[in-house]
Formats: sequence, C-alpha cells, structure tokens
Amino acid sequence: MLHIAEFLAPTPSAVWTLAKQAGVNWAVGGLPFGETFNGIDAPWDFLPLLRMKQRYESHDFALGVIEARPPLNLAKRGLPGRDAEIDAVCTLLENMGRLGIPVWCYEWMTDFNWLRTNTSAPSRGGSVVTSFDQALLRDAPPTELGPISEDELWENLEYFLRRVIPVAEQANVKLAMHPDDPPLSPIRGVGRIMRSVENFQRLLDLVPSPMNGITLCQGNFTLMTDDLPGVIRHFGRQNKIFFVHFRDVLGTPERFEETWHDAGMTDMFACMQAYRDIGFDGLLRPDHVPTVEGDSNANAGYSSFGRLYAIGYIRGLQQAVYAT
Ligand SMILES: [Mn+2]
Repeated sequence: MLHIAEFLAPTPSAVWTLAKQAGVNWAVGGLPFGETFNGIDAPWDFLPLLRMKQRYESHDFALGVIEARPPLNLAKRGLPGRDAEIDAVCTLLENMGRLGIPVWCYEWMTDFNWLRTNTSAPSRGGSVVTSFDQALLRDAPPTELGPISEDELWENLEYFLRRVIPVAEQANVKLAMHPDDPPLSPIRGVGRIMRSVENFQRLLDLVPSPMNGITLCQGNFTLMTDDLPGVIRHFGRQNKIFFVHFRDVLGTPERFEETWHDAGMTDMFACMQAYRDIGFDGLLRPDHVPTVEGDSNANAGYSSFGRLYAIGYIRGLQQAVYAT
C-alpha cells in the first residue's frame, strides 16, 4: 500500500502537529544527532534509535524510513578510515532491523550533498523556491579534496555494497539509493554517478539483492527522462522502488527550478497511476516545497506551510487514481 509520509526531524515541532492535522500517519526520520542522554551512544546505536522511534510513536507516527546517514565521505572517496565509516552503517542497519525500521535512504554524492545556486528564486505569488544554474559555477573553486572520477566512485560504491548488503539481508532492511541532485557530472571536478536511468540499473546489477534498491526522487528522475511513468514501471517491475520523493521541477539538469506540485513539467497524475499499476508498497513523501507567505526560508525546501499544500495535492491525486 502507498502511504503518504512526511520528513520529521527527530525533535517534536509544529511540523509534527501540522502533518498529523493533514492526516499523515507515517514519519520519515532522521538520526538523533546531537542528542545526549548518557553521552556514550552514537546516533546509530540501539538505544538512541529506540528512543527516537518511541518519540514518533508517542505522537502517533509509524517510522517507515530513516533518511540520514552516518558520515560516509571517506567511503565515497575510498580513503583510509572508510572501514570504520562502513562499520557504523552496518551497526545502523543491524539496529534498524532489531527495531523493525524497514528502509534506509542513502546517497553517493561525495564532498557536497544536494546543490543549488539560488535558495530564494521567485515563484508563484511571491513564494520562493530553489534553483540551479550550472553556468554560475564556471569559476567555482575545486572542493577541498579535489577532483574524483566516476570510475573511482563506482569502485568505492561496489566495495561499500559488498560489505553492507549482506548485513542488510541479515537485518531485513532495504537500501534505497537517492539520486545525485542535480543529476549532473562532474560538478566542481567531482564526479557524480547516480544521475541516469542506466546508471541506476547498473547499481541494481552491481550487487544483486532484494535489499538493493532505489529512492525514486521524481525531481531528479524527471530530469533524466521524458517518460517518468515509464521509468517508474521499469524499476517497479523489478520490485526496486522502496521509497518515493514526490516533487517536480522545470528545466534541464544544467538549469532548472523547483516548482509547486501542480506547476512542474511532469505528468504527476500519470506517475501516481504508475505507482498504482506496479503495486507500490511503501512511503511517499512530498520532498521539497516552496516557501510561502508567513513561513521561514531558513531551511529552504522544507517550509512548514508549503508542505500542507503538497500533502493535500498528493492526497487528491492518490484518491483520484486509486478510486478508479
Ligand atoms: Mn529527493
């Protein structure tokens, strides 16, 4: 069954209440970074995760996905110290298994995560969205660690998966790879591999396992294809879509802006039909939303009020599609 979910940072806030009021019963959680109880445990240890899960449940949310990572830059770079980073991921997966948290959303972007060149681009009626323009990065300095090739990233990813997938299988926790955002390579000399439909198929074939799968982030996948519903069916047929980010953009990988859910370039109704047709069983969350009047843009893409519109839009689509 498809469940609408919200990303809820692990500390209760007004967004938790708003999500609940909008009828959301599933949480996508972070990791309890920066929380001290006895000062001993890492955020991926059993007790901090247990307490985080209890917190969501106390507010009537089931925890279906963890979408935060222990540090992984040495692993992505293949540098000394990577085995300790990978050990932390294994511990996380084992503890998620013990706690019955079924999906971990991760990514393979090294040095920097999702990237935008503007976090307050004008959108409808004075709302603001994020946008990206590769031309503005022409004179950007290299990252601290310098260039890295796509071949190296594939090699390091395979090394990672060969250690982590058996642990995930044992724990019965699914790995859901999020695309590189934007799906473009290289950026500032840094290769990016999770940026095409072919490369995602290569990921699935690299270490075949029922635990090796995808976060279908529509805002990125729609920049890789002009047939997103077809891509949903392609991966859905293989039972590889474990988690969905439901959002939209306007433009190309080199130059795009995020949009309101009803105003992008993707046929969102046809995407919802594709999830129904493949029997998608898991969580779907709005992902980035515009910042609207009266709300803060401090955490661009995650404004509280913008999420309400997105949840309503998605629920309308869901009811329309699943009723037929
Ligand atoms: Mn996403």
